[in-house]
Amino acid sequence: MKSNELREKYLAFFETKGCTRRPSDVLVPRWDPSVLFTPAGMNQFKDHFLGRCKLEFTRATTCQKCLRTGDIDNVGRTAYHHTFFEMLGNFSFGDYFKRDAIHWAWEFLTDKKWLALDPNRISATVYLDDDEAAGIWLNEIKLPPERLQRLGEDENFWPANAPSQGPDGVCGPCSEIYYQTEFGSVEIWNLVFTQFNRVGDPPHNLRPLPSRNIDTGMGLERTAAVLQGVDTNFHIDILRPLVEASGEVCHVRYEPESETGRRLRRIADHVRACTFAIHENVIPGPNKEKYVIKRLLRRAVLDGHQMGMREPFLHKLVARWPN
Ligand code: ALA
Repeated sequence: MKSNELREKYLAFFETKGCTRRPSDVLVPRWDPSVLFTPAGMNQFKDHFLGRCKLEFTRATTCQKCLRTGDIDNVGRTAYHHTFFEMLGNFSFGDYFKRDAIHWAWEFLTDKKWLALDPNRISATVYLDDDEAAGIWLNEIKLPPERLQRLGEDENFWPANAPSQGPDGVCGPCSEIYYQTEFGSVEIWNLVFTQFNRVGDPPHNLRPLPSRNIDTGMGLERTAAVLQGVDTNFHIDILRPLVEASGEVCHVRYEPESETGRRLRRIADHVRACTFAIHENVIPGPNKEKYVIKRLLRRAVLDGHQMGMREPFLHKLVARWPN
């Protein structure tokens, strides 16, 4: 299944569940001083979760362009890390909660009409004391107990470690869904049960929100890699051509296992991130998001330099992103 088809199927599936399809938010949310770049689909709905704005809908679905730099050193080296990526999401603002979120995730993944993935290769995790989510997985979905794990706040809270370390703001326990491929186990979907507002340090810092909410994030590139049977996100239909085009403009052949292969994947990732940021008028500069983009550009240019490039080349890749 092509990435474009996956994106459309996801949004269409959640429309059948009553979710309103909303556009991606911008990549640089200037109204939100707590982040430089949009890190997740839920970012545009923070006020909805806090009950601070008038709701025109209580269920939504989006495909959000995101940029995160926390894993920057892994980009190009690992199969599943990016700076820029697309996150598929479904959201409930005081409407459906754990039961529907889990059942619908299972239906979308396994139903023949949708992704038709093998149910025997799916496993899940829940937060340590989340008996409700565990019960839904075990008793209703009938996930075998050996494929359900209970993990702590570093894995099964979103944001990770929010109760003990912050940041303040909306958060909740989560349930992650993994798929076993021939290359290993891939985390493809995070279901967050957004029911708290964190204020200050523990103890007693998790205040129940006015309503219980759902925030989910499915990695478009990761899920496409699973569906397309490829060993890394960089080999899916919308990324491999860009990696190979990077090789073309740098006059080297793309050999996945080599140092050159890692450099070309990094260039492809960083040029995507920079293109989307510059499109929103973030030009490389000395501070904040401008500095992040300057660093990404610099790293991509350095990779090219180390492969012998002495002329500007990144701009040639902007038009090479396949549709
Ligand atoms: N907001 C959640 C995440 O980014 C879904 O994983």
